[in-house]
Amino acid sequence: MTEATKKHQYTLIILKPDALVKSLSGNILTRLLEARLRLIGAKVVKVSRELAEVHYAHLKDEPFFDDLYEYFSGKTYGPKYERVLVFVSEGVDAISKVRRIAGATNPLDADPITIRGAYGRINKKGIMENVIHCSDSEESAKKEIHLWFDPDEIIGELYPTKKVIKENYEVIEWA
Ligand code: IDP
Ligand code: MG
Repeated sequence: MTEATKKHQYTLIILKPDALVKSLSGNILTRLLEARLRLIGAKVVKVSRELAEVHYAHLKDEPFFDDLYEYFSGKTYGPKYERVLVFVSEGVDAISKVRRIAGATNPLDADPITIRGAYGRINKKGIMENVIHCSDSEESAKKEIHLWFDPDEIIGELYPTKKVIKENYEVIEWA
């Protein structure tokens, strides 16, 4: 890729429950940040079935979706691990950079120096437990960032926003 075709991009990154079970979050963040990717959004999320079905809409009708949800939600590992870490990062060629650091979808095909190659596995149900999710195109990054984050949870103005006045709207605040 030439200098001229390099592009500033945003991407959504999820550290899946197996990353948390294996205490890999620090290691993975180090690899990403060393590649000059900046974090502009971060949170811990308990993944509902509804959220998983939208995020993995392209796999929702696969026979393995129930098992994929068990894994992605962390239910496989018990209540202590029913969570994922979700990040928005930005940087030059952020999407392909993170995909390269993550490695191939199937951990058996992934280069051992990548995150999935080093730490992924196929579980007993045949699900690829591959530690990390990362957007695969600008279009999916946009969709995924809209799905996982509200505009005020991200530093910077990535996409158009609108102001909405809501009445009879219940929120939970610190008591
Ligand atoms: P990606 O995560 O590399 O973008 P996708 O095809 O979008 O790959 O699949 C999403 C996730 O679903 C994968 O990361 C993997 O955990 C799981 N997965 C996808 N295809 C299969 C399959 O054929 N068998 C088992 N697990 C799969
Ligand atoms: Mg994908």
